[in-house]
Amino acid sequence: MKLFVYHTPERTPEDNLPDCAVVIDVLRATTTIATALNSGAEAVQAFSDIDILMEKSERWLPDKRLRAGERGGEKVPGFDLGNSPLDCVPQVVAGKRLFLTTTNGTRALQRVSQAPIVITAAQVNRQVVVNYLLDKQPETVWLVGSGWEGSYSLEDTACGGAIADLLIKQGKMSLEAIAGNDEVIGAFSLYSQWQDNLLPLFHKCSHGQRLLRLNCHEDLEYCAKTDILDVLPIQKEPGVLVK
Ligand code: 3SL
Repeated sequence: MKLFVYHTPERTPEDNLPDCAVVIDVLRATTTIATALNSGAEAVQAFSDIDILMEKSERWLPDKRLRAGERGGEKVPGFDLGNSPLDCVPQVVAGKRLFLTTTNGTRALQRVSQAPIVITAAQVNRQVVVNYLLDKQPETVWLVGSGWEGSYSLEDTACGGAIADLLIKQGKMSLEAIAGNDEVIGAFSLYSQWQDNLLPLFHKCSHGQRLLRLNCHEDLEYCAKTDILDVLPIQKEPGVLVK
């Protein structure tokens, strides 16, 4: 297995695809997706475009759908939910399809939606993602960070490093053997330095600061928790993730 880290959708190659793409948006889209599916949502359908989301969700039974998402971190006006994972409790999401649009995470999903296997990862479900990769042994794995509007986001790269770290430990591999590009070594080093202090790291990074300005302190605390959810979001058709 060879791992490749790409910090943003824009820096992800366009001329080929991996055997497995792992989309990461720790703050907060992939944490929200994992939490919603863990709470019994039927599926999460991701859209980068609000108008297309409205058109597709309109065809769904109103009591079986929730429109969720953010722009600039704030709930889209008129939607049922924003993009806080803490809102995705069973009483709200069980049995429903979440039609989700976010600024960056849904764009990252779209970028690799044609890969044969697409899964999503966050700190909360890192162990399950690693178990899946060790079990399936895809030859090439891309860890695709969502970033923020084209620029690098520290928390996504740290999560890429957290995945590499656990793969190395549990798969008994060396960093040199598993690293397909230098970004993997950078991500591994970042995680090694901050693994016991992820919340302070999230408080320092630019998107963490943006969310703190929006009073999302509890979201940051939750997104920093590691290996707490036993759920693997996997794409069943382009843009639709199920458990
Ligand atoms: O950009 C995204 O996809 C979101 O996760 C950003 S936010 O954390 O909801 O602001």
